[in-house]
Amino acid sequence: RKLHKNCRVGQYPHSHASRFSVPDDKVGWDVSFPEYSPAEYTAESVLARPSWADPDISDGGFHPAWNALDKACNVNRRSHFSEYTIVNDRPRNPVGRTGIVGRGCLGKWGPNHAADPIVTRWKRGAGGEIQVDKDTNSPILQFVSVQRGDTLEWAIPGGMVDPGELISTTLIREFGEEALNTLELNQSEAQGVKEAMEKLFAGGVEVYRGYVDDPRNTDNSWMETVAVNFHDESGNSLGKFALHAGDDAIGVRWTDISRTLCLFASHADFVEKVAGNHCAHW
Ligand code: RP5
Ligand code: MG
Ligand code: MG
Repeated sequence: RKLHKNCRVGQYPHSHASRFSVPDDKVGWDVSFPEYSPAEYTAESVLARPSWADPDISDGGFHPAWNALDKACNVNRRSHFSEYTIVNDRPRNPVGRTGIVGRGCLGKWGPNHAADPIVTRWKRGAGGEIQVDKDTNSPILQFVSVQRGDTLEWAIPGGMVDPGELISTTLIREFGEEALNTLELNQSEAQGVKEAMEKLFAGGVEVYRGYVDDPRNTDNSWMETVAVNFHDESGNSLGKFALHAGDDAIGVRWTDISRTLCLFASHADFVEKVAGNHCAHW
């Protein structure tokens, strides 16, 4: 079972809360760690109860359906990864200790579901010929990456699944918002982009479903995702549209895929799977 590492070092992102340091051999809950005394941290923005956040666990009106589709609020509280246990009324991170309890800046107790669209094309030369890596002799894939406003790291343009939303809808919506800036297009532009996206997004291949090693994870709240590859084989489908960073993305570009990629959270693992599926350079 893979350990998480992005969520057990240093300060909790955008806070003054320090994580209790969790060494590799103390991540699993089955290992005893009597000194473990993590601080409690839930961001003010979450405690203010925006629509995307759960109430506090102690709220008398909060009766979450753990490990289930919570019909009362249309929130999927089931983990893609494994059933999670409830300890002291709180869901417990199924991968292990993170050095922080509470929700940090995540809205939901337990799994916080996201979706990650990995849009790919072959890297081509001026004459349209597919570029091959000199060392591995394999064709080079590119994917659409965005630069995140919060960490400045490059990432897949993913986002959170809204209550009741189909994952297929989240994938196309987040790609549009972050990589094509659909939130700021006029109606007729938006319609054209939507039609082209719907064609490409009809043929996705799921590459990952499960836990994300996200720096925002805590002992009680964590990110999960479904990552789906949409491949533009001819390069003529999405290539027609100019990429424009939007919403919380501050940059967008086609990025060459290789093992030197350094991406947000565990996104490089998902992209590696895509390269493997296409027998592309890694
Ligand atoms: C990651 O956070 C997921 O893989 C997804 O890319 C992203 C969703 O969060 P926001 O982009 O909405 O912050 O764990
Ligand atoms: Mg988004
Ligand atoms: Mg996002």
